[in-house]
Amino acid sequence: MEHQKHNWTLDEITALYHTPFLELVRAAQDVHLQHFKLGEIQVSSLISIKTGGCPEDCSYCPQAARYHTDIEKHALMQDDQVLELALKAKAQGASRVCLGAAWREVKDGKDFDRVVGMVKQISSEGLQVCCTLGMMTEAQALRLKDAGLYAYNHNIDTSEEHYSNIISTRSYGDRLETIRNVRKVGVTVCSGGILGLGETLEDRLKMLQNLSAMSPHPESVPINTLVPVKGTPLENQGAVDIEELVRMIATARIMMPTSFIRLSAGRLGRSLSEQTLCFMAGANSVFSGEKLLTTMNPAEDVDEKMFLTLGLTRMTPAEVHAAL
Ligand code: SAM
Ligand code: DTB
Ligand code: SF4
Repeated sequence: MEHQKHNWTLDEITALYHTPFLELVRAAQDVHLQHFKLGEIQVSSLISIKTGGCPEDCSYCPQAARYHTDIEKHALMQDDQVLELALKAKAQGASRVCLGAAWREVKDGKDFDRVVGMVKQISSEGLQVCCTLGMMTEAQALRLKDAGLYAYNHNIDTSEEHYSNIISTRSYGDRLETIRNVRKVGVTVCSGGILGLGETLEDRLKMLQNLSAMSPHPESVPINTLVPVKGTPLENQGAVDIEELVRMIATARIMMPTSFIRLSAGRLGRSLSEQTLCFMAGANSVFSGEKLLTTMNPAEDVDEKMFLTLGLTRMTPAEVHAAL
C-alpha cells in the first residue's frame, strides 16, 4: 500500500502527538480528506453471542469468570435470535455486525460450527460480518472466511511492556499470531486498544507504533476508553482526558491514513462537542446500539440526533468496501 508507512519511530510519533492541538487536528483532517469524506461514518453494531464465564484474566473485562461482576451470562445464543438482532441493526443503519464471544480461543466443535453458520446467514443479508472470538488458528480463520466473514477483531490493547500488567493468561505474541492468521486467509483486520488501563503515554504511543508496523495496517482501529466495571481490578480507574483521546485519534489517523479509526467503548460519557472533536480529528467509525457487549453505549435516538445535528451519514457496506 503506497500510502502506508510501517516504520514510525517512537521519536516521530512522540513529536506528532505533541504538535500544538489545533495544528494536530488540522493535520489529521488533511490526511483524513485524502482518503475519506468528512462526516461519512462506518457504523458497526455489537452482538454478544456468548456472554461471561471467560477463563482469561483481562483486568478490564466484566466477562472474566474470576471477577464476579454483575452481568447476565449466557451460553451461545440461538441462531435465529442472532439473525433477528443483526437485521434490527441493519434497519437502524449499521453496515457491519460484530459477533463477540467471551472465549479464550476458538475450539473446533459444535459451537464453532454454529458460529460459522451465523456468519454465512448474516453475510447473505448484505451485511459485513465481523467476529471477535479470541485466539484462532489459520484453519479456523479460513472456515470463517469461506462462510463470508469480512473482518476479525483482535485488539492488542496496549504496549507489549504494559500487557503483562493487564493480562497474565496469554501473551502479546499470542495476540499477534492470531492477527497474522486472520491476515493470511484474507479477512480484514480490526485491531486497536484501550486507553485508561494505567498505562503511560509512551505505552499508548508504542501501541500505535505496533499497530502501524502491521503490513498492511489494520483496516479498522478501535480506540476504546476503559469502561470501568465494578468487580474488575480496574473498577476505580479514572476517566481519560478528552484532550488526550483527541490527540490519540489524530495521531492514529496520521499514522494509518487509510484505516477506519473507531471511536469505540467509552462514548457514553462523552458530550456531543467532545465526540465532534473526535470526528474532526479523524475518527470515522462508531459502535451503534444501546449496548456494547455487556456495558452501555448511547441509545439509538441519542445517536440519531447526533448524526442529524452534525450532518453525519452512515456508510453502506459497499461504500466501506470501496474506501479500503
Ligand atoms: N474474548 C475475545 C477477545 O478478548 O479478543 C473477544 C471479546 S473481548 C470483550 C473484545 C475486546 O473488548 C477486548 O479486546 C477489549 O479491548 C475490549 N474491552 C473489554 N472490556 C472492556 C472495557 N471494560 N472497556 C473497554 N474495552 C473493553
Ligand atoms: C472493541 O475494540 N471494542 C468492542 C469490540 N471491539 C469487541 C468491545 C467493547 C466492550 C466494552 C465492554 C463491554 O461492553 O463488555
Ligand atoms: Fe475473555 Fe476477551 Fe474478556 Fe479477556 S477481553 S476476559 S479474553 S472476553
